[in-house]
Amino acid sequence: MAKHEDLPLPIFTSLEPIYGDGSQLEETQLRFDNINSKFLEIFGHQPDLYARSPGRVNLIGEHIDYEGYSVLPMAIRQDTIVAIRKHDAAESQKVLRIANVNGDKYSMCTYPADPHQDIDLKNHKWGHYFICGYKGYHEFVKSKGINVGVPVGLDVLVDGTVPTGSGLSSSAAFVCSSTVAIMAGFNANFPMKEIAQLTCECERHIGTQSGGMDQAISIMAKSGFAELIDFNPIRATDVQLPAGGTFVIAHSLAESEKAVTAATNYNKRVVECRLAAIVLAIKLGMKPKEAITEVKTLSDVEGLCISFASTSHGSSDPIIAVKEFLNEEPYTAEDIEKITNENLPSVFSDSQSTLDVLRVANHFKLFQRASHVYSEAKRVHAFKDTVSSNLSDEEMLKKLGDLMNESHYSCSVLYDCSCPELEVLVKICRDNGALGARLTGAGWGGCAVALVKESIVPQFILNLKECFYQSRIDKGVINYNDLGLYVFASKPSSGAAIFKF
Ligand code: NG1
Ligand code: MG
Repeated sequence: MAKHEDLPLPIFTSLEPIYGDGSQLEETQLRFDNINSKFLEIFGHQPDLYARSPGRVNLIGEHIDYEGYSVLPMAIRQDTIVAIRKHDAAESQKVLRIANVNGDKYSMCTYPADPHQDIDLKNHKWGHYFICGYKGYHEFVKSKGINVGVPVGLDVLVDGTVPTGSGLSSSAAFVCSSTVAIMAGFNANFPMKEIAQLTCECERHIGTQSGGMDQAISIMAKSGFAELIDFNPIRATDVQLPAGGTFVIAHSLAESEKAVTAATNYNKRVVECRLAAIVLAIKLGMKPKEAITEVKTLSDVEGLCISFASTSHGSSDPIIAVKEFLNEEPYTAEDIEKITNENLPSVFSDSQSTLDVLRVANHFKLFQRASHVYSEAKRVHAFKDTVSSNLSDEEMLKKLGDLMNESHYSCSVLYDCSCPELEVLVKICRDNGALGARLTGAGWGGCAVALVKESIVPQFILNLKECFYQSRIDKGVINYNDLGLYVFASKPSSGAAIFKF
């Protein structure tokens, strides 16, 4: 039997396979009816087809996908739906018109139908995420030698339910559903693992040096399972979560706009990890020039740790190498240049977004970042092993909770990617009976995920409302009626799909 990731994306003629047969189906039917009538109203035509792709919650494995390590997310019910109509070559308007169902918040964006256009990153617009898919798709088919013909206009309407800036990957849901809609609009389909890789590269056009976790889970998720995602090559392994536990997602109400803060937050961490990897490689005996050209990620250093251990009769554990060879004190650019014999900007001559990081950075915490990455990579495997062990459900849930707590501590203290609101929220989760709680996604705001015994979920959510959200409702930060958008229990949901009715 073909592996899941080798199959093309499913094409459905009805909503049931994805949205089930309960109240979600009724709600979604109304959502599609609304998309359809708005599309007609705005563009004067029916869409050709629809693509959907979900958000995700990462259960464990934070900020390690871009270092080549496996992560363990699950898809959530909230998703982005993109309706699309491709113009005929004879139609004169060669424009991409991207409208949103929520037109008050997201007004229509237009772009030329030019696959080679530059995205104006200094002037951030919501429609840019669609263009990421548009550019990336054309690069992908070109690399495969497929000719898509002359550019034509596209009419596009977007409806997203993943809260933005929340660490639940609204961006990947949008980029993936856009790319899939474009692909299906051109009557093409590819194995899911290729679409996962393609959509990861698409999203980098927004200027973040992302790993591929969000796109991989959004494309390849299966209902009822979390997935262990491996990279190089991308692969997904089903993980059946233990009975009796539920993941509750709660928003800290601090929004994290990753595309805007990249130079000091997300991309800065990618740069710190790369520098930590290069410095470690040099300390482990590699020539500086070689380390700069060959070592891209902390996972690239593991082989060196093993060969170093065999000659020095020491440990091959990279965590030990970090303790031995990296200083706890932050490094300045000059400190690192003394080790690499190279100016930092020329180490990274390949990328503008990295140069942006170097321009504003005054120090680099190599010890802390590398310690986080190597220990978090181990926790992901410990989580997976715990789930497949023969512990009782009770013991298993406790162990998983402990791993989540350790992950949060590492994110917060070593990786500096939490924020005061998340710290308060995580503590409230634990004080109210969560077996474990941690920030999820990139951090610096957004959501926490808590593992809670199924039997106490309703009471747990009530307590969060009282202890965390009520004061924010009183201050008018959020609306009481919207609470369900900010705190909810989530089951593992299914991945991307195409609908043609
Ligand atoms: P968010 O910002 O939560 O969508 C980001 C990255 C992931 C991963 C996590 C941290 C993108 C699209 N996603 O997720 O690849 O690195 O942070 O684990 O940049
Ligand atoms: Mg994102």
